[in-house]
Amino acid sequence: MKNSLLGISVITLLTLIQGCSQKTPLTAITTSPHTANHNQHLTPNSSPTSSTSLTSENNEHSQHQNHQEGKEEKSINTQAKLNIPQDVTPNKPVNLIIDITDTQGKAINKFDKFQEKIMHLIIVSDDLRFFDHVHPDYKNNGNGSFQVKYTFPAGGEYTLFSDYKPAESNERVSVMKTSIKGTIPLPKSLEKFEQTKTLSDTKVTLNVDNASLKARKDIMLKFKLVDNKNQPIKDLQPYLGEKAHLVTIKSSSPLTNADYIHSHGMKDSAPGEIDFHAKFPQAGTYKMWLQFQRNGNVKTADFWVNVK
Ligand SMILES: [Cu+2]
Repeated sequence: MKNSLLGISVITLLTLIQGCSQKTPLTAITTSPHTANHNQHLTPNSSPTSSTSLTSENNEHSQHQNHQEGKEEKSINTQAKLNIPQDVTPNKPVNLIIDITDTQGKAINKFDKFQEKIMHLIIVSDDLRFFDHVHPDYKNNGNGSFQVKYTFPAGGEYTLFSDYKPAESNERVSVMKTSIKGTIPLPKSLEKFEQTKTLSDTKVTLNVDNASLKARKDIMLKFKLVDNKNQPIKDLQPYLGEKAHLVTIKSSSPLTNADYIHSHGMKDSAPGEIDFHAKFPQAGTYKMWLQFQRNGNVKTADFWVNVK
């Protein structure tokens, strides 16, 4: 699609670099080719090359870790700009173009793959009822543009978390917002804080003691997976190079990248179980989407939790 066909870009936000707090977006970042953003001390049992990790824009700990490692040389601050046609209607595919540039607006044109993709794009409605995880394509023509055809399910406000890694720099998350015209569906039911989710052929139970859900504490989240006969699931397939992925977003208005946490299931989880090290940055209400693969299908189980 030609750029001239596109409407105005909606919102541009500075990327807050991994490990830097929101108030200091221009802090230099650490580039460590092997461990960038893989927050090892949150995953004490993993080896340095394991990709079990928890990344958060607002993660003071990775910043500390980076400082300690003394590798703070390379710094790139980037931003993402979403180009979307002006009259998007729900249930009609639309071309989203995401331009990644430095803070001067110069295109970033080289990216590294991580978790098998060059960009991971998480799309949520601002009320966190809707979630999607897609992978825009990168046309390597030097203009830093990513593209994906996307169909918004309903009108409303959406936040897009783009997770990417400029070549030889660290992974970061840039947040974009868009507003889709159309009716916003009313909730069908109140949000349920249930610990078991039943999908078509998999029942997922979050085993966590609610009393232990405290901000800034290292917590182990254990998801138990059983089939329709209550037998532990043993046929999990890797999904994007990991045992499973967990996207956690704090309910906030507006949503920022400080609200976004992406973590990976520990490789040494017990059979029929997926464990995640987690540390919730603040008290609040969070929604978590567990994604895993069985029989070639990606499954998503979502959970609300209250963190005190
Ligand atoms: Cu992805």
